[in-house]
Parts: sequence; structure tokens; C-alpha cells
Amino acid sequence: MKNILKAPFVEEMKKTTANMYRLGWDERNGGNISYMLDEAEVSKYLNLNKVIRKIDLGFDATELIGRIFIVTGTGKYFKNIEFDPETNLGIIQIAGDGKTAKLLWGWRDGGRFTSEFPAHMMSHIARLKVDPENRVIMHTHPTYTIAMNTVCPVDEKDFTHKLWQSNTEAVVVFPDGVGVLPCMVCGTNEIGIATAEKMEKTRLVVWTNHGIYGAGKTMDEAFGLIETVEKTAQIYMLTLGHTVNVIPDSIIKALADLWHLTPVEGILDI
Ligand code: 2HA
Ligand code: ZN
Repeated sequence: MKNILKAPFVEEMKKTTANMYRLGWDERNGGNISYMLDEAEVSKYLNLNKVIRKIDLGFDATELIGRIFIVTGTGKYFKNIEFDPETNLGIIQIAGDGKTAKLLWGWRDGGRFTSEFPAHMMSHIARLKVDPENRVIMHTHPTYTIAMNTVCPVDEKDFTHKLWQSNTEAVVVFPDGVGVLPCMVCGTNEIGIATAEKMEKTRLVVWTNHGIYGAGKTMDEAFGLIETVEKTAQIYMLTLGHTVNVIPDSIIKALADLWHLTPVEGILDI
């Protein structure tokens, strides 16, 4: 068996969470990531028949039976992951009943997956339906995104439009737009269902007064989406009340055309 602490997917989790922490997005235990792994790849590092313990899911994940994920733990701090991955991360496989997870590695202090596990697994199910190559669901609390969401109506078309109008990269990076959920109680199956519903149409979902979810085929894709929203929200907030130039809809459309992208319908007035 190879050393799991040197596995590329553990390295990726360490680097990404450290990066997000230093960007100021993940205070205390804020934020969580789940990353679907390839079974053959994981078997190089772990005996998949050796189950440390079973953890109740509290929701139905039949569609993910057998799938393996590396996940951040509940109550764990992103800032600590790089120094002690085996306490702060876990690798689980969804058991054959679709109702429990088999812990294969990690959470050595008796911990368990993030409180947002329902939203993560339900989002994986939703994204895999529209993109079989999706692997990553990322949740974080980026400051300017939350600030912009605080001063804008809960209206995903309006929010997406404002982002596209503020940065020429925005429509190119997320032509599928940004979904917006109203303020809800987090950590519940209800917010998981609502997030997954949005994830069938877009890779980005804002949770009002809380943070954002991003999805991607790779860690870079999910991170890059959130990073672009956050940069754009920063520009929006820095200029709020002083704006003179917004990007016209004709230019937004031309930018999308240039990259052969179709902006989600119902936003541009052209
Ligand atoms: O895990 O971010 O949404 C802490 C959170 C809850
Ligand atoms: Zn959160």
C-alpha cells in the first residue's frame, strides 16, 4: 500500500483549504469540500474492505452507492487541515443501503463529515445528472460575495446580471449564471434539496447571508468559479453608489459569442 498522506487527492485538499483559509473565506470551521474519488486510485492507498466505522447519513443517497469521497469534517478548521489531515478529513464510501457511509480513513478523533453533508451529496447527485464528470462540491464564506448578496435582492437573474455587468470575465467563466437561495437554516436536508435543485441548472449557488456553493470536474474548476464571483463581488462592493460604467448587454453577449458560450436565458436585454 502507498502512503495515503502522500496521495495527490489528500495533497489537493490540503493545498486548497489552506489557500481558501488565507483568502479569508473560511473563518473558524466555516466552509466544507467533498471530492469524489476514483475507486482504483483509492485502492492503491487503502484496503476498501477495512471499514473503521459506519456513520448514519440521515438522507437517501441510493444514487451514490459505492461512490467514494474525501470530505472535510464537522467542526474542523480549514486552517488546521494541512497540518493534520487525518483528524480533519475523512474518506467515506456510500454503503449498499444508501443510508450509511463507511469510514475508510480519517476523523481519527471520532469525528464525522461536515454538517452540510446532505447539501454536498444531493448536489453531487444533481451535478452528475447534467455532467457525469463532476467531482467536486465546494462551500465557503467569501466576504464580498456575502456583502453583495446582503445589498442585492434575492433574485438570481438580477444577481447574475450585476456580476456580468461588473467584470468582463464573469459571463465567460459562468455563462450558466449563479443561483440564489433565500436565507435558510443551514445543515438541513431542506437546504440540501433546494441547493441540489439549483445545481441542476448552474454550478454556483449563493446561500443568502451565508456563503456560496461551487461545483466542478476538478478542484480548480470549483475554486475558479467561486474565485471569479468573489473578485467580481469585490469590484461591485468597492464601486457601489459610485458606478458610472457597467458592461453593456451587447458586450456581454459578444464576449460569450467570442468563446462560443450561451449565456443563460432571461438575463440579457438584447
Ligand atoms: O461547516 O460552513 O455551513 C461550517 C459551515 C456551515
Ligand atoms: Zn457555511
